[in-house]
Amino acid sequence: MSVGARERGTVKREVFRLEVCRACGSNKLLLFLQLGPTPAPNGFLKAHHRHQAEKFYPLDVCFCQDCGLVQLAHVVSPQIMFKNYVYIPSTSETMRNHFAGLALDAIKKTAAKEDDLVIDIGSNDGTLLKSFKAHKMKILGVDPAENLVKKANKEGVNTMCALFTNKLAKEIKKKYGKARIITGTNVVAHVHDLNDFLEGINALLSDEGLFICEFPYLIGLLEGIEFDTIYQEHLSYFSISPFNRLLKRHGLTLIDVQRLPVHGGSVRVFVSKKSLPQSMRVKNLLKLEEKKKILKQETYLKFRKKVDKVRHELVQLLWTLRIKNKSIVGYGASAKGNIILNYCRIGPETLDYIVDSISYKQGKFTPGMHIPIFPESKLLEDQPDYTLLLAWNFADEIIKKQSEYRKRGGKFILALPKLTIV
Ligand code: DWN
Repeated sequence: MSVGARERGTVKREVFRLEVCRACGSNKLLLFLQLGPTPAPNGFLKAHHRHQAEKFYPLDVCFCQDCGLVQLAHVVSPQIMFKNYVYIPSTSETMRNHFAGLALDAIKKTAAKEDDLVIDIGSNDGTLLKSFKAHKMKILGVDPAENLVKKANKEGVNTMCALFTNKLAKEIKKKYGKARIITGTNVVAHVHDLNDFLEGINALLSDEGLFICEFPYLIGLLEGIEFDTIYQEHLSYFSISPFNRLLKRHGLTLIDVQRLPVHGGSVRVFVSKKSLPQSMRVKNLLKLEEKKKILKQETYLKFRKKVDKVRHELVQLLWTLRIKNKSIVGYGASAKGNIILNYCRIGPETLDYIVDSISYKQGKFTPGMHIPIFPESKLLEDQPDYTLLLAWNFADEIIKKQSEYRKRGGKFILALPKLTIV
């Protein structure tokens, strides 16, 4: 797999290519999808940065023909990806409710008592830990994003600014003791050295405790053709089978799993140090994965064809509307939205602008295609004919919020899983 001149020249020191599967160590990696050189999807630009050279990184996806783990073929340094992080889940009501439910579920499942230690890895701005704190748990966050750690500590969520590693786990254990609950939402999929990470979990988790992690579920990605959730932050695209096998290598047991609607279809996985029996839900998902042939290369070659069909149909629709002089904007300057825009080469010639609720993003431009971002209020001010919903994972919340726009005749376009106009 050759790395293009652009990647080789500008970012070699910040990106390296995977030689073996990051879970099982096999060298039987099959490359099945190339989304092309892409800028970091959270790399929003200020106006005066638009004319400076942007860094592009390869976005090649492969799957391990031994354990089935779908993973990126290149790793971009976490310093670049996570030092200053703009993804703040607490900006969405959907996610705030989701984290409150997770805290309750975790306390129930572990029969945790007041003052038991809860550690959240990838704790972001501390939203989840605040829910645990409300239940009188002792809390500790770990996150590499300096901007978010500052905010969390200011809001009373004790947070360490670091990447979670086995070494750090030992330091935490020495200072705080073992944890009754360790959580990790949308973080395990971001970790390159999974074996070191799980050694750390093993060292830090109490014998009675649970490690509860959430990540987008590969079956949801394949069924929903969610190729826009494939980007440099997400190094692995998990299904239960390879994760189950990986946990066993570390003396950990995947005892239960829940499918969740968030982020286009995720799973919540419950992991214990004890070799307890696996629930029927685990067994059912393992059977489903076998039925969906997630270990067969034909599955991924078919997926690539579906991705190309989505791109062709979306670009054709947008061009047809533009030729008819229809006005079109985007909604949700999300990481996934930037993947679609860059892969389909959709720029300001097609979308006049994108509206977004996050103040940090407003007034900036999207990475790669340089589309301007405005507050959501601009949608009703301008009443464009069509709005391409780039944050489709919040479609219900957004379409409900913008009922007035639709009442006035505005239409939303959803690209995935099927091109739809609502
Ligand atoms: O793993 C990750 C996934 C889970 O989320 C992170 N690495 C990055 C992140 O991806 P994302 O940027 O696609 O996140 P969101 O939360 O799916 O992006 C939604 C965007 O839509 C945000 O920029 C906020 C915006 N939004 C809005 O403008 N109005 C969201 C809602 C709910 C709204 O009402």
